[in-house]
Amino acid sequence: MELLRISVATKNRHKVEEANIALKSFGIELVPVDVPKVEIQSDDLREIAIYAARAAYQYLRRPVVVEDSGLFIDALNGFPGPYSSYVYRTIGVEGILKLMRGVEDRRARFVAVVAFALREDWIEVFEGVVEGTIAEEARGSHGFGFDPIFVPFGETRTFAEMSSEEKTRYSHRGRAFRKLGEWIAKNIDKLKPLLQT
Ligand code: ITT
Repeated sequence: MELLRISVATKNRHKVEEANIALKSFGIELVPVDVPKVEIQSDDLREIAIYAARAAYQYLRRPVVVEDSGLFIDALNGFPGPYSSYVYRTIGVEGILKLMRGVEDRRARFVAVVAFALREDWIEVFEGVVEGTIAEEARGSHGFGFDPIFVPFGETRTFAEMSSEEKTRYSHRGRAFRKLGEWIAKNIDKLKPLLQT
């Protein structure tokens, strides 16, 4: 099977690795490209991802994928959500654990929104969610970001205690990118002329 290569605008190499694990069986490989990041401030990941995908398309003038994700904690009314990247860089994992000290309701979810810009006026959106809980302490050294404190439902280990392959089986990112893969596979005849560069 001939590999279909598609650009992805991200600086996060973990995202690329996990996305490519999810897309492998569809014969698709994402290739990271350097695009100036346009990230609007919004409470809505979809809005952020769609805007960024359109801006990346306008810059590259070819089809491009963008993924925006975040951790939403119930007891914190969805915080850090769309601000996850900033919160990770500022208060980090330990900051979140501190906010959650003594909190009984530890439910949380990771959400990933994949926006695929095929043209300036054609953007397809795919969403993936994984439900879980915030651990009492950080565990594991794999992955990135909030992986050491997120335990998906049905597991006792955090994402950081799993290999990338195992994490991607459950993860928000795995789910969103498998949806993208399915959609591309279903529409490949229509997409081929746009994707050949
Ligand atoms: P790009 O914008 O360059 O793609 P980024 O890491 O800044 O990279 P986001 O703006 O989408 O990406 O921020 C998402 C943040 O949410 C990320 O920095 C992590 O802190 C957190 N996050 C998202 N998915 C995660 C995952 O699978 N595991 C751990 N943390 C995750």
